[in-house]
Amino acid sequence: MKMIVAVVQDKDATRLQNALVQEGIRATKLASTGGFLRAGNTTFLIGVDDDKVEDVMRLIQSNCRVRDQLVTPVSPMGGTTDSYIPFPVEVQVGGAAVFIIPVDRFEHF
Ligand code: 2BA
Repeated sequence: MKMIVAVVQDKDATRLQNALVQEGIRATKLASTGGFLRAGNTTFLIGVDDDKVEDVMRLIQSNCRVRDQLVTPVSPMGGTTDSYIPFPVEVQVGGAAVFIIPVDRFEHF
């Protein structure tokens, strides 16, 4: 068994959730915050048998889009703010950051 941890954009979360339910795949959805953008995103915890991992990866891939997002850094990384003039930079976000973790044991009571 594997635990798939997928960080996706909020805009894609409902679509992915619907697709998982439709395929009968159980998941938990958590509200999360990106460390860099400090904006809301959604983290899915999806526990599946090994033979379902690629199916889930396909669902994530087909339901999560890459988007460009403008971000204005709050302050320079670890530096002084004296002469700091913030200007927006564009970053590419998503489609999804996915971790696949082996599960030693799963119990469901
Ligand atoms: P954020 O940390 O808010 O990052 C949003 C986007 O900003 C990232 O998109 C990436 O394009 C850019 N970015 C992040 N850190 C950066 C840095 N130090 N310098 C320059 N650009 C940076 P994604 O890579 O698609 O990540 C989307 C979200 O997925 C992240 O939101 C974070 O919540 C999660 N994530 C991505 N990689 C992760 C990792 N290795 N561990 C934990 N969470 C991760």
